[in-house]
Amino acid sequence: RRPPTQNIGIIGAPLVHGQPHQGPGAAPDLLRGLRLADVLRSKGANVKDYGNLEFKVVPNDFAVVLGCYNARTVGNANKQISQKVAHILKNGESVLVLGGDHSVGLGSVSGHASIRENLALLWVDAHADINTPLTSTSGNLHGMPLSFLVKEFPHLSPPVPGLEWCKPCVSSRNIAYIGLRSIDFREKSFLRTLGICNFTMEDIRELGIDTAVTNALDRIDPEGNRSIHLSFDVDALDPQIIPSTGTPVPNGLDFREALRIARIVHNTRRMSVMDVVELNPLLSTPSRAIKSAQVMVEIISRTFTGKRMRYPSVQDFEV
Ligand code: HAR
Ligand code: MN
Ligand code: MN
Ligand code: MN
Repeated sequence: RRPPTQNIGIIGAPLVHGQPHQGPGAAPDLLRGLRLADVLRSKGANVKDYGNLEFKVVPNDFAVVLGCYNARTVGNANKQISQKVAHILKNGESVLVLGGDHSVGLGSVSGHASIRENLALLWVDAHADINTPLTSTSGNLHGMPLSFLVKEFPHLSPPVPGLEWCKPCVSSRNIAYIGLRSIDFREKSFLRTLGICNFTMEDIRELGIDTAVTNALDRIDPEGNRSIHLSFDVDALDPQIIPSTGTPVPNGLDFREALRIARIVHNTRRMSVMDVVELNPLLSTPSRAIKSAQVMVEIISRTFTGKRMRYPSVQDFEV
């Protein structure tokens, strides 16, 4: 019996104000240029590309008292992202959000949560992204989205201008990390206090990727009935495979491990939203940027369809 045709809606969310570089804004169009939609179609999916959202930059947007940059710009943009994700889910499509930096997780997860209650969130990343404006040492909102999304967050932050609309919508019990290897001191204590499931690179080396991902999904979706949100930060992968990202950290996931994540998440048949964030085509060299993006096209298409590409072959991505 053939599974029903998969409907996928693609949104470009070229938001860059959650971190200091311009490059992540170019990622959606680079992925499109590599025929991402056609690759998904060739594997049997029904794809609609909703194009890029357009974001307004708020002038003098410097919430310095709060310790975060561009709060209103990032907040307003994420409200748009949230509404778009909700709209596409209501159309009966799964959603692929192409960032942009990881602050787009604010809107993407909020939009998902507004349509599906009790979602389970798998955060694949080298970083924990759970600082508050008060604990962040960088002031970059891409390092903070989870602090606004977690329901049980222990730390009261002052309201952030631009983010008033964003209500905590995911329980800490339903969040798991894969690939962590750069966690700030204060973030570590949040993870411990909240008991958030996390498989660091060290854990993955010890247990293997299959055990890590399977256990993570069991923890955050024990009945196997939740809508799954996969927030995939490309810096989870090793910088040798994805050099084109703003905050690379050595000893990351290899390509095979990333494809195992894709496989295991696909097999749940319950992933509704996938974010692909932090790809910065303006870092490293142009040819390495294209390779980085090609790696992500393969990971994305396998996550949604479970099918591997015929051409180019997997070996083309091996480093
Ligand atoms: N933890 C650091 C901070 O809060 C760096 C995190 C940002 N890097 C990312 N996020 N790419 O995944 O600034
Ligand atoms: Mn991230
Ligand atoms: Mn990261
Ligand atoms: Mn399949």
